[in-house]
Amino acid sequence: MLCLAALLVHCVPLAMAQYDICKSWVTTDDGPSWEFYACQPKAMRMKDYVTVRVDPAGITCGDPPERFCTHENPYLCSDECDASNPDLAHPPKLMFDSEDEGLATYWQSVTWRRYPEPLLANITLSWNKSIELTDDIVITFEYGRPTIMMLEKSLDNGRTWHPYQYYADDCMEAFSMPARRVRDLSTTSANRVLCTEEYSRWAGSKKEKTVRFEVRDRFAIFAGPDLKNMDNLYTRLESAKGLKDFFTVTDLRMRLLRPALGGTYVQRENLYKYFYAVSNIEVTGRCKCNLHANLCTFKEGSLQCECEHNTTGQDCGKCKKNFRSRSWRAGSYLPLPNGSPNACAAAGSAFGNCECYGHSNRCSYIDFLNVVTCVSCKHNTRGQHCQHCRLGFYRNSSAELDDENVCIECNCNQIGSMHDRCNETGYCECREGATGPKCDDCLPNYYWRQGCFPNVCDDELLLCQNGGTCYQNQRCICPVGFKGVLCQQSRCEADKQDCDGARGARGSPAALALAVLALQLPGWVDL
Ligand SMILES: *[C@@H]1O[C@H](CO)[C@@H](O)[C@H](O)[C@H]1NC(C)=O
Ligand SMILES: *[C@@H]1O[C@H](CO)[C@@H](O)[C@H](O)[C@H]1NC(C)=O
Ligand SMILES: *[C@@H]1O[C@H](CO)[C@@H](O)[C@H](O)[C@H]1NC(C)=O
Ligand SMILES: *[C@@H]1O[C@H](CO)[C@@H](O)[C@H](O)[C@H]1NC(C)=O
Ligand SMILES: *[C@@H]1O[C@H](CO)[C@@H](O)[C@H](O)[C@H]1NC(C)=O
Ligand SMILES: [Ca+2]
Repeated sequence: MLCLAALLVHCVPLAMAQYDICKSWVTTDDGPSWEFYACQPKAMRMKDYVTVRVDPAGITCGDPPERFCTHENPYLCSDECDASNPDLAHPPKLMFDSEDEGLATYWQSVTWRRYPEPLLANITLSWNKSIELTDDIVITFEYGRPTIMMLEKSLDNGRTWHPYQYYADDCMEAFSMPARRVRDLSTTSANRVLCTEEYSRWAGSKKEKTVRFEVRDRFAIFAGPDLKNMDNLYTRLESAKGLKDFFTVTDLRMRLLRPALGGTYVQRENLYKYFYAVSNIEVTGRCKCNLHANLCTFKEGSLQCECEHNTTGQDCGKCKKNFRSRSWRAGSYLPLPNGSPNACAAAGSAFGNCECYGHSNRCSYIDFLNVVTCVSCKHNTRGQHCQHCRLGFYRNSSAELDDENVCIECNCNQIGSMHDRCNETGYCECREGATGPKCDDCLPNYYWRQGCFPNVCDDELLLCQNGGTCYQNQRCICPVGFKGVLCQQSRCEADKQDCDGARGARGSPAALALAVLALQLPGWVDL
């Protein structure tokens, strides 16, 4: 009975028996055959499959054992947290247990004894699987909700994080954001990240315990207050850019930034009543299977879609081998009510015999050549069957012909190479003096300066004369009185007047000093 009630509360608008089968055996005029539909797994209690991590180390209470008080009873600090005693310990797993006995079990942090240093904790939930949220995330705090916290999400297994929602009793003060309510969002702002004050004000620790991330209120913007018009929601999910991704996560992180204060200022004389205690984190969602599976199972420690439509991968994100005659596509909720399966097709099955190795969805018949050819080859391929690489790309020898990575950009150095094409192993054709696979190096006896140029001077054959020094193989820096490419020419021979001036000055200490200075300052003589 309890279970049924829970089902009704949680799943009615979400299960809706829509998109729940992937295929059915139907009889048509041409005989029986399979018919395929867009399909998705049922929503599940995702806390049953989560891995949790609490940071920083030592934030969980009980090591060493510690007494704490509550806001209701601030001077009766008789409660104790002791990690070594199972009855008094509060480990992270208690945020995800089922509390069958009806007694709240919870993770608890150390107290704020280090005040005014902030009491910070991160609770990170990871699924190693993309999940589409279908209902509110509900976090239950015992002994009061944080006055400041933040929810973050990741879509790439924790590599990058994005803010999801801000929570504070004063949004302006905590985050310099105006307070908003999800209920006030509109169709164009349904995926806005906002700061809410609804879940952070003090209302007594027993009275208001939950902090929500409101998925339903956001769905309701499209589906109406009772989520009756799911068709409209599904249409929007399909068409509105970024909307589907907004509700998709692989990881969630609660950043607890300031604990409950009991409705007043921090009382320094009793810091034992400030801490975090989380008894439950409810996350309801379904595996993201790109509308190619209606089952998702827990295997080898991770959730995995049971892919249909000849797709494969953790999220059914690609076509099975030998089913890549056109490129993979996600199924679509549209057209209503059954959607489009966008199934992968076996090589040779889709358009007569035109194989496109999954790089094109279209073939066209060229009348005067009497051939069928792939149209708009993707992934930098070209050719009748998209079997060649576009100019400026070369074949990836470790990828099969139907791999998205089959063509690699040549990346020829624009200055060092003749053109942007390369040979089958990625070597570019170099201009004179340039070398290296991409022509971005110079041959010996050449120097790089926006291209390769033959050395003007060096330490072996092209020595600077008369005490000149070779500057970066580009030119000789000549002492006063000499000029020419290798300083081989005395200024006397070249220019009588110059010579006279130089002769007059020669030998004087000032001129010597200048000459030495010139040697030390490349370019100075050039001026
Ligand atoms: C919590 O995670 C954020 C990144 O999301 C990080 O900047 C911060 O240092 C973490 N805080 C703690 C207490 O580990
Ligand atoms: C994540 O899931 C993938 C695919 O199921 C699996 O190969 C990988 O080992 C998992 N990683 C972790 C850290 O569990
Ligand atoms: C997938 O391939 C099998 C053959 O292995 C075929 O019987 C089935 O109809 C295909 N399904 C789809 C959706 O194309
Ligand atoms: C070549 O293809 C393999 C297999 O898909 C891929 O892992 C690799 O990154 C590709 N190499 C390059 C340079 O793109
Ligand atoms: C590509 O060019 C490089 C350098 O000229 C050469 O070593 C290599 O053998 C060439 N590869 C092919 C397949 O021709
Ligand atoms: Ca619990």
